Amino acid sequence: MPLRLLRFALSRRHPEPRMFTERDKLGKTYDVVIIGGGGHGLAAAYYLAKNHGITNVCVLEKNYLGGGNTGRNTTIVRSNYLTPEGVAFYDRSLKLFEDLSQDFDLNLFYSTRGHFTLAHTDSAMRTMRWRAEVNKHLGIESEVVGRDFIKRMVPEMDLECSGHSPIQGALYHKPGAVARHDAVAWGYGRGADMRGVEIFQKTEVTGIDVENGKVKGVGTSRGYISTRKVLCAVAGSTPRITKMVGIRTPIVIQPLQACVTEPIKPWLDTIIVSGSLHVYVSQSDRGELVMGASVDPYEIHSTRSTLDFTEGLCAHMLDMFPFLSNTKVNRQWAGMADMTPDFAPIMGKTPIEGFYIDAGWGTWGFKATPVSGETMSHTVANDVDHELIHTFRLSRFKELDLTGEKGAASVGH
Ligand code: FAD
Ligand code: PYC
Repeated sequence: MPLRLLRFALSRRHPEPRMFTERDKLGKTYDVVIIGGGGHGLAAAYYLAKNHGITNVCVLEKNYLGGGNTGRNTTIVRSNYLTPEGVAFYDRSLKLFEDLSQDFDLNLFYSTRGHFTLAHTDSAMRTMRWRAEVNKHLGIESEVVGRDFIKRMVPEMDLECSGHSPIQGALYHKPGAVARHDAVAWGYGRGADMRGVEIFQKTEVTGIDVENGKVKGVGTSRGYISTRKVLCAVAGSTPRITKMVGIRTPIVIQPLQACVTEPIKPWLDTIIVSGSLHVYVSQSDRGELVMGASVDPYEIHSTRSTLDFTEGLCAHMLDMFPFLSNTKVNRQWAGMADMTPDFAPIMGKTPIEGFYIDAGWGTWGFKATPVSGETMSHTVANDVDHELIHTFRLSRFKELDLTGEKGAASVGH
């Protein structure tokens, strides 16, 4: 063990600064209460303080910071979406991501890798062309590439996929990246804390007080808080919180599973997604293959893992990469994905005055952490939806004006 680490472990002074202040006493009143200490809740707190000077804010987290989907995701960041509104929104997030390590003075291990969405069918090729055109029109680096290009970039791949589902081409998105997910939550948490935001872990919201259609306060496992503004950023727990204020959304909760292999020699420096084979993979800096698939095909509010998932995923991985047949899966886990019918989030004001929603992040919300924080803080501070999130308003479902991002979801669902 290095001497420095040993000295640190034995020291009573803990000379390294803590990420954020542990507080034991909840205040009686706050200007804004944020429910959920995942990346989104913490990013909103950070930008409320940094961009709007609103610091009388608390973030309430029922478990520990980043322990929800933020710490369970496979960290893919990209902006190759299908709708012009989606592309503009996620592109803003990528721009924020690029400067975030410097902004936080914390290394997020943001690593641009390039991102392939493989097409195995004519209809998938059509969707890739459509996405490439929308992307290019908005200045995003995406292009349809053929088999030769894929073979050159990933020579280890069997383009015939063991004869099951030959690859015809792909959408190649050069800015596709990965980042250290917990560090994103910690960076936002530390930045918010440094600016005066109070963060409480092990503090559960148990009720929301609404009078005459307006938010009055929040009940928690540590007592009551008076407030006129509440931001709900709880991903897989959204239906429980919206029920507290009597709002209905079309969100359903489906588990999304992932797994990693033992570390192996580096061979994959890009991100590969196959919609048809329902599998995606990247290689971490430690050498593990980080892999995932579609959501489980049923609604259940649970983070249990299944053997079904691992078997299905490994079979499809071997279709593409037969040489991995002796590689061991080390760990698997699941998160609760808050899925919407159009694969787009639900953001902004709601029919309850002072109750704001940041949800419907399903399988796609990690990459949106910075932009959701930026736009939701604007929305809460000014009580007006930020222009970038108009397309994601809750009322779109009643208006039958859906956003239509299914074709840009990571894997087929
Ligand atoms: P969370 O991180 O889940 O935070 C919500 C927090 O609210 C939780 O910590 C929870 O404990 C807390 N909470 C809930 N109820 C209460 C309460 N009553 N009181 C107080 N606190 C409460 N997205 C991508 O862009 N790229 C990917 O590669 C990707 N891969 C994924 C892989 C997997 C396996 C999973 C599960 C998701 C993936 N996602 C991905 C989606 C992404 O992880 C989520 O959309 C995103 O992390 C949501 O962040 P959040 O802050 O909204 O939610
Ligand atoms: O949104 O890119 C994505 C993604 C990949 C895996 C899960 N979500």
